Amino acid sequence: MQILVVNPNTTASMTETIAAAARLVAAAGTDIVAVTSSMGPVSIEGYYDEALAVPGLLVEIAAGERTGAQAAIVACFDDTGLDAARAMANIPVIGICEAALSTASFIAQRFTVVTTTERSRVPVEALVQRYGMAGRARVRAADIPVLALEDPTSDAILKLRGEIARALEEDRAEAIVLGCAGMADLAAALQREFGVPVIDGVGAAIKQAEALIALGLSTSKRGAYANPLAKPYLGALKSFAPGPVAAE
Ligand code: 5HY
Repeated sequence: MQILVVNPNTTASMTETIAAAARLVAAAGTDIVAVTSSMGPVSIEGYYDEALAVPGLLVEIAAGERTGAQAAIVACFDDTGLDAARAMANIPVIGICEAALSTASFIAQRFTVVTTTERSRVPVEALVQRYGMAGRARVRAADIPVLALEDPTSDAILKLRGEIARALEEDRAEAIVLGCAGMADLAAALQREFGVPVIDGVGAAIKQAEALIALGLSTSKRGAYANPLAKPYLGALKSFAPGPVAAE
């Protein structure tokens, strides 16, 4: 089976981290195709970045579906553009936040998400609420700019470890969810260090995508995720017009 993993920010080195984490957990016979968005912000930190990362994400998911992907993963912890992607695509689309929270819920009653910056903490809290986990999950920000995770000379990992220690102590967290795709390579070492389950959303999303493909399940096209209506789009977004209009 082929799974498309889209990094909706435009930093290719982060895509490499994400791809390696995906391949580490993928079943034999799962082909991971990892791509970087070709337009938009270099990192997604807050609502403005998030909105402008969506067109590039949609382009990659549409291309992946055309070339044989059986599921797509949005590899950003804000689940950037997830609803739009589900409406557009006819393959299942998984967001790494939803996959990580679902996975955590199977193995811990109370858990804490450790994300990057304060600007990202509030949107992630809104996702926790949306996914029905507000009674079980806290969200903390470790004050790490997203791209500091790409810089081995930064203090990003030190800050992340400090925040995890505080989550275990102050929240009595039973498990930790890593709140950024750029942390995907850190889960195993942090789990060994802290002795509690540490969940990376990329890995969780791959296993969820494999499960949906194996079960023969895809996004319902009845209601909210029905394909968008054909109509013209004007201006810079002309090429995003859905349906037959887009093909003209
Ligand atoms: C992510 N940003 O996973 C999020 C995390 C965040 O560019 N990839 C990003 O800070 O919201």
